[in-house]
Amino acid sequence: MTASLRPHHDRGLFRRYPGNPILSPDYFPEIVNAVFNPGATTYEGKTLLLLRVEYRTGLSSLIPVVSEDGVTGWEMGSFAPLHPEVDGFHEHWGVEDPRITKIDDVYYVVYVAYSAAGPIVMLATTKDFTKWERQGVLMPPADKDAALFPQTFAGRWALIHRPSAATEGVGAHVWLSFSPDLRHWGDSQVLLPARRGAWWDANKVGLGPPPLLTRAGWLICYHGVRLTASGSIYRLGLALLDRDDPSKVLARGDEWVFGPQEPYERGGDVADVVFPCGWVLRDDDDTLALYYGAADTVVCVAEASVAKLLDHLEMHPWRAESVERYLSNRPGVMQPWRPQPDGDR
Ligand code: BMA
Repeated sequence: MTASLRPHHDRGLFRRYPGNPILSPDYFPEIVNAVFNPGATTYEGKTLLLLRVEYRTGLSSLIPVVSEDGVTGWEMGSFAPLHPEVDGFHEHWGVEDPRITKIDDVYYVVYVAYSAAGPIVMLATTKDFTKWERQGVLMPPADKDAALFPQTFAGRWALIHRPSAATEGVGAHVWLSFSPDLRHWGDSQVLLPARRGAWWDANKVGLGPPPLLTRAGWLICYHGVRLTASGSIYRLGLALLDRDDPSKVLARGDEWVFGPQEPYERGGDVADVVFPCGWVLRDDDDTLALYYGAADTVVCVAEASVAKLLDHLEMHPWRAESVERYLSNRPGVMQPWRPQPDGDR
């Protein structure tokens, strides 16, 4: 008997909003080059996006907009943009890719500043997106893709971030660092290493939106970058961290769960990029709206069920604690890369 092959529609875990893109450069009163990679949160019952707006200079600012339904009718209101302090060193070439964590009535916005020495991680706080307070540098260059957890662990803040190694060929991994005061960071450790070889998340990974607390632990969405003959493909994968000790990876999916597919994701300033910096849990406590930049040009949204994302991780796990067994029982299988005590050369 032969199985017949028929085309089928990949429904996937995330459902794109049919009206994507929800925001593009055309929406702006002034001429801008691109609107992408927004941070997301809720503000006074509305969905707030902190957009990365890239002007025709090439430099970006962060601009807040709100919407009642999180999809249509975006307004700039009387919010204040966070424009880069271009005369200074830290934000010399713009501010980019914000991740927003709300704690009590304060929004902690961790963003990438394009400093004169490369990308750094900075923090600004606000209560109303009208007055901003810069809190300074969290991580020196080269570092990006960072967000705070919405709680402390044994009295310490925790930051996920992605330093880039100066050494060629060792990969750029997702790290976790701790701080007693949001200023002094340490106890740094690799949290999610980039895999190697043919994997979709080989060599370069980075955090997407801030960690989301679920019944099973902290849900993580991260991007993996696959380098191909015609450029890079940015896709998304999932992982789960222990609720009380976020340095423990409980699960990490082997397969990517969302990738460039639609024309607005496959073409733009940078082709084949989906890049989320925020997600918002809707009122039903299960629907997660993922806000992402598509092709470094426009803003899109896709929805998923948190329960289904967790089911997916359960059914497609790469469990940290079973790595030894996984490797020894299945010789020949591409090995997930793990840090070696004596380096990885
Ligand atoms: C990353 C960041 C993002 C960008 C992505 C794809 O390194 O710089 O801002 O969306 O590359 O170009």
